[in-house]
Amino acid sequence: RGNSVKKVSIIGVPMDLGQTRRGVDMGPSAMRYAGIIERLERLHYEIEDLGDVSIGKMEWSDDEGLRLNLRNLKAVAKTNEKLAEMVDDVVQRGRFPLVLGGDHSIAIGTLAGVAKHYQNLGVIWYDAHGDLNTAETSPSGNIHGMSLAVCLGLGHPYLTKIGGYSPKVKPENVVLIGVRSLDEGEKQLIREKGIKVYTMHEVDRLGMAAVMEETIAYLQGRTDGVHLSLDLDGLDPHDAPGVGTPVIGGLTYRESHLAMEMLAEAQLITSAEFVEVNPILDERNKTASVAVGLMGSLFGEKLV
Ligand code: NNH
Ligand code: MN
Ligand code: MN
Ligand code: MN
Repeated sequence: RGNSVKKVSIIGVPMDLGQTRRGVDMGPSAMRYAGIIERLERLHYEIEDLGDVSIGKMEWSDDEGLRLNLRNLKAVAKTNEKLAEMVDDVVQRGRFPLVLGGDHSIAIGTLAGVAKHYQNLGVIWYDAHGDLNTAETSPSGNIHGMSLAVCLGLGHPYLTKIGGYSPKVKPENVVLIGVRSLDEGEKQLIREKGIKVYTMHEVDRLGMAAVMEETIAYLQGRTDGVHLSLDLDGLDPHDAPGVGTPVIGGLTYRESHLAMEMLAEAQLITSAEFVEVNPILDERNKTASVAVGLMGSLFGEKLV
């Protein structure tokens, strides 16, 4: 299973409506420019680039969304519906969906498209944040901070019902890695649902190798597929400066490569997305290049 699928379909989602810093809509171009297609072709994958999902228009008078503390609700929902259909079709055709963001609200659509093909989909959420807010707990109203909660079935039905079913994943099939910034409501939800979390504290104490060994063993035993949702702000801002909400004290470039290499070796991952690359805030496309390097490792690139 997993990365043994040698056919990869790339989907760009130039979406920035799930948060308030413009520029993350250029993430897919930046990662294509950093050479993702050539990189995977060199590893003998058959690549199909499906281009970009068209984005729902930002509704300046999105009064309902703002009243509900769900900024750009309709546009985000519409975009994710389209993304879900595309991803569903890719999985249906026996190919590996590789989704390029865009802000992290796009995980809603990716998972809606993927999860219907599995009884017990696992999710690795590699992120400084939990993205476990709901409109009730969110301090910002930004949907990118709610996407994991939505996939657990919590949130506005416009979002949770995308793809026509809910929930997409069970809380016991989720592992968070790299967490160092949680809002109060998110902490409560993690405790309530018993979600497995490796914060920076655990990464520092155990080391990344042990964290990944544990994560892989845990998910291998209970899931029939695993989606990797990698938010570049999971990395330290020193290594990945081009993100909208950088948080000091993050995962290093080296730890992140080790994590991807271990996932490749375990052949665990059946779909992936790389999100929150913001070229406007970046230094010479560094973050997109780091993202593409991590994809290389995830797909089995070796040093020797
Ligand atoms: N927790 C904050 C919020 O919900 C920040 C979320 N920002 C992210 N998440 N980049 O990955 O608004
Ligand atoms: Mn299907
Ligand atoms: Mn995120
Ligand atoms: Mn984040």
